[in-house]
Amino acid sequence: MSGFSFTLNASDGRARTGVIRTPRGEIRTPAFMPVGTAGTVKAMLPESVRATGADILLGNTYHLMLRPGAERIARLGGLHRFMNWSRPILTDSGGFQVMSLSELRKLTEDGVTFASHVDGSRHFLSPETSMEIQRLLGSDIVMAFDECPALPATHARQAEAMRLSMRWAQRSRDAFGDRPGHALFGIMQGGVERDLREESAEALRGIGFDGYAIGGLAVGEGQAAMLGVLDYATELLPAGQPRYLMGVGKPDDIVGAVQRGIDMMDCVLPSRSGRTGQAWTRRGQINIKNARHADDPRPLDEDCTCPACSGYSRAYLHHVFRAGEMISGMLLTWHNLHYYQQIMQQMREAIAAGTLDAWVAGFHAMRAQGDI
Ligand code: PRF
Ligand code: ZN
Repeated sequence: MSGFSFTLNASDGRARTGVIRTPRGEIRTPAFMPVGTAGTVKAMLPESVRATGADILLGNTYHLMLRPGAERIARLGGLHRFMNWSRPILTDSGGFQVMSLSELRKLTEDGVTFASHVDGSRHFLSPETSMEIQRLLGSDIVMAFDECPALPATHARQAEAMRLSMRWAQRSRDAFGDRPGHALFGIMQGGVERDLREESAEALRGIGFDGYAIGGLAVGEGQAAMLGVLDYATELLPAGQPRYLMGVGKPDDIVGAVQRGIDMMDCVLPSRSGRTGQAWTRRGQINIKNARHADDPRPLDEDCTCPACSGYSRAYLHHVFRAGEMISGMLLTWHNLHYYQQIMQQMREAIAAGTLDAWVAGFHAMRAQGDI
């Protein structure tokens, strides 16, 4: 499709590195997409998010349709202008958030009716309405409308949800139409069932998308089961197009996914855990609330170049968290996003150099030492 392309530059084992080109800028892959659910990556200015190394943000159909409304955002010039982020935005299609956030959901072949978690008002989402909302938002990468069942679920239940998602994928494709410069990604479902993953991949390839997401993982199955699915699932998708693992994850999940051929990921973890006093570093997780930091003059990580680590001690970060000061969430979110983007950059370089296995061994060795 014109204006949107994916170029693979190198691979190392099953891992790949490349560039997605869009009219709003390039996305270096493997890419981590910070989550800007409601038109903001919480506690961060857009230019600060960019400074951490992000090439693309994720936005949510579900939240933005409810508040402030997709038509309003369109009237105000689209989501990029509204939130002051001019680079690419990928929007999720809404069904997954309906299932996790709203009440009084009613699912039919046509779509899903639900009550807003904000004010209880009634709404309807379908492949057609989701494509229209994502068009109004001005999303660069639009996600097909799907259903993601909670795990554990029976094979029959997972089959039913996957087949509905594939019919919705076709309707999403038809409703999206031809929009030069904008991409539509299909979403594979099928839980942890290999036969269903194969059937889903075949259906999506038959429809044809600009990229392919793997949905239905990181929903309670555990890391071993998730990586077990990725052991075969990425190979079921076309090699020449981006593969996006939705809603993942912790740093070691991300590394495992990249090793298995994933090109894009998103997760609220670095931003959300920043606001609850959790920092992610090379040596694992740090809980800044812990009393052991109260007198510690060292930064979170001596080798980190982020503003939190360049200018502030653990003792200060501990104090502002305890005092409920807003700078606490700002600094920890910045550090976490910086750390995530640093992992991605290092993996891109290691894949290009053919040294990913050694990099991964170092990554695990450093974490095994723990925070010292
Ligand atoms: N589908 C959609 N969005 C998602 C998921 C999914 O399966 C997941 C699962 N981890 C996160 N976000 N549309
Ligand atoms: Zn830092």
